[in-house]
Amino acid sequence: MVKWTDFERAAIQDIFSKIDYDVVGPAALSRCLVVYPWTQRYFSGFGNLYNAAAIKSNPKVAAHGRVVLQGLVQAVSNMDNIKAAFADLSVLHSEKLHVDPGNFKLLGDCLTIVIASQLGKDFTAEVQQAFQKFLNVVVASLQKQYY
Ligand code: HEG
Repeated sequence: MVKWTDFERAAIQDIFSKIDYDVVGPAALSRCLVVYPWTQRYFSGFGNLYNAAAIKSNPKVAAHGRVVLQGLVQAVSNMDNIKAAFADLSVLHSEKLHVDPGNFKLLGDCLTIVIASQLGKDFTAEVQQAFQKFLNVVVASLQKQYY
């Protein structure tokens, strides 16, 4: 059971109240697909991922980026039980999508970069610490049903 300080809870809530979901989700996913090209293999049905420009303007990538962010909003709403909230999602990524579990951290790193650039000076080291802890729990929860 993860324990959150009042500061960590407030920082996570604050981040998700400030960011533009329609920008952050698509930007983080497209960044992940560009920076770590092997992650593209799961999105073969998404059409043109030929280069960075194609990835950034691909409407399916943008739509899926928003889906991922909605997943994170679920985690924010279930901060005290993220593992349970993500149990089905973990099974899906493991057994159906066969996503290499190491990729969750890569997407998390891209999320951090995009959110840092959106929040600017508000993304202090203390806020980053809270966000990193949140991402660690999200990643561990998505990895939980792997064997
Ligand atoms: Mg995943 C589907 C969330 C990382 C590949 N992902 C989904 C869905 C959600 C989600 C909510 C929709 C599930 C459904 O339809 O029931 N994904 C999610 C989160 C994170 C993550 C919160 C990590 C922060 N996903 C992730 C990574 C990859 C991946 C790293 C691959 C590199 N996800 C993936 C694919 C699908 C989903 C291929 C199905 C997409 C589709 O066919 O539309």
